[in-house]
Amino acid sequence: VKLEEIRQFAPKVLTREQCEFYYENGYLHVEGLISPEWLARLRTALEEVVEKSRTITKTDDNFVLDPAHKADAPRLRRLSYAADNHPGFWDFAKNSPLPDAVADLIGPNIKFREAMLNFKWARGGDEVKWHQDTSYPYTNTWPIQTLTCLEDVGMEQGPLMVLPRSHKGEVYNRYDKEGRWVGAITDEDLKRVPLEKAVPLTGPAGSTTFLHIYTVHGSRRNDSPRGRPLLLCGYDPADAFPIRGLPLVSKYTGEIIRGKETLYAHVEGGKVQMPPDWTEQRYTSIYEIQQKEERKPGYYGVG
Ligand SMILES: O=C(O)CCC(=O)C(=O)O
Repeated sequence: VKLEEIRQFAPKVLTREQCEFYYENGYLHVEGLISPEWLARLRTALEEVVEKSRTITKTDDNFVLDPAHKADAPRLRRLSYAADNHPGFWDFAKNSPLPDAVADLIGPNIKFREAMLNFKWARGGDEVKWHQDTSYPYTNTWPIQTLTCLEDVGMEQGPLMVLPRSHKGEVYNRYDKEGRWVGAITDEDLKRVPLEKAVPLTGPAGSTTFLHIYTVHGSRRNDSPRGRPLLLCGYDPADAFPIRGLPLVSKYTGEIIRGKETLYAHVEGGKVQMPPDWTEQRYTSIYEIQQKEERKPGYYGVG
């Protein structure tokens, strides 16, 4: 099996124990992987994109605005294409120790999927309801999400919460009774999810979470006076191919970041609910869908 193949490579930046923790629990939270220099560069890039958002008045493919966003007081939910918007984010996604750690976890050949910023702004930054990242199923279950805190995150900021070992369990329903993709695990299915076992991942700026795409996760609203900007960089093993299109396709999506390309898909058995076909539906963001601001038959959203 794939895990046995991955274990043959000696990890370069993580320890063997950290890798095993990830395989067992479906997540890994690491402090100190990102240097203060990288963090400073990411924060500069963050300031620059927030500055740019002042000229934006309506949510577009790139800037997902909080309804209260104004030129003189920006409030953002998400920047959907962080790497395309600022070379600092792309440089980080490609050249920092982050993809080295990803290669330690999912094998030496990896390609870039996406990079986005979830802002969770101060005083009202949105909740992200419980979900798995099955809005983009693949031929196998090795694609990974990474989430790096650009500021210190305590309980009041609405940290990412994960349910350990849930990547080994069920893939939950994300459609409502009318057949609309709701971007979150349905209330009915949620009754079967042992959420009392969920773990909040607080930590200092620069800490990173590695998340298996089937791990149940979410985060609460941020009512505190401090924002919780989080940089998400997603990667796929070179041998994982999306079977239903991807919600967010950047100009860098599919670019090999470490190792080499392959023409052969690694295919695993199993059952996964199909999201709507993203090549036919416009994607906005998880926030619009989960908050019911925008929900149409077959319409989607989470990532
Ligand atoms: O921002 C968060 O806390 C959760 C992020 C997430 O799960 C997503 O954007 O899909």
